Amino acid sequence: MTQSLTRSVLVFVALLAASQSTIAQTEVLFSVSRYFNEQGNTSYALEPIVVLDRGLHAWSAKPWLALSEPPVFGDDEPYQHFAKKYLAQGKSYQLIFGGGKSGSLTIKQELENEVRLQTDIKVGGYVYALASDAKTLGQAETVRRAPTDSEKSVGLKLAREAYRKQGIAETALEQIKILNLTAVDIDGDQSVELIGSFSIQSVTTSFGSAQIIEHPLFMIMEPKGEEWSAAFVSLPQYQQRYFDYRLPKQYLVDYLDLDGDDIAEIITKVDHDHLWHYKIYRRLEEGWAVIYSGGGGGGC
Ligand SMILES: [Ca+2]
Ligand SMILES: [Ca+2]
Repeated sequence: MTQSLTRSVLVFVALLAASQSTIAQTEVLFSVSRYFNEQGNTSYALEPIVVLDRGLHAWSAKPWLALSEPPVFGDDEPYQHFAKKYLAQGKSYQLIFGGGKSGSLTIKQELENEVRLQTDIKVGGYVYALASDAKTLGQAETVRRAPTDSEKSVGLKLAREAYRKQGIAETALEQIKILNLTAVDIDGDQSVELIGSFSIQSVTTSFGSAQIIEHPLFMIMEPKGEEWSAAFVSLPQYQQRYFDYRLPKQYLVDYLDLDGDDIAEIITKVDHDHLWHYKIYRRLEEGWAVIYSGGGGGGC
């Protein structure tokens, strides 16, 4: 890099830093899940999803929000620094469920992610929750419940349509499994939306032998009057050349308005072959879009 180019880059970085010099706060959003410890007892784990920096621009009263990845679990210095700050024994966080505050949790042991829950919410299986140190998040009224029978029928109908579009055989469409289907209220209009994870199996002949392929589907479904439609569909396509019959599964963690525009963002967990990460979706005019992908961990 030439000196003048280096200087230009430094000036740009300095201007950028000055323009965002009003960092009001750094917050962390965590997932909360149930697991069974080595003794087979029920435990709850806290895992960082995303770091939220927010503040005001020097030239505008409109707040800005930047999303960044937390340090990856390990012994390195960034993680240790993070763990000392956020995983101190006895430190507590707000529990968020259904877009609003629903209790709290406390770190059980220094630098460990096991937590004690103080809530009526039943976390476990496909039911995750969020936690955060942010004071301003989770002000909305909480809405999160199991679907009614008619909402279940809506979910299955839209799942069938999504699978059909991908060319899944009609006979297989009768075997759709609902992994998780949740009624939420993303925009606070007292009318629920549905967030669902589905699965279906098909058999394909691959490299001379029959293989069962599981097709995971994730959908956000919204009502328009009496009619429902799929506002977002994620249906990973099986690609035979990868020899990989396990496609990534995606589940709702929870939803929460992160940027204060009164429309909640949707936070999901993506599981793929012992590795996982999180996604955050925001509703834009043209539809739902991924605004963050990161965090998580795993491996063997
Ligand atoms: Ca709604
Ligand atoms: Ca929002």
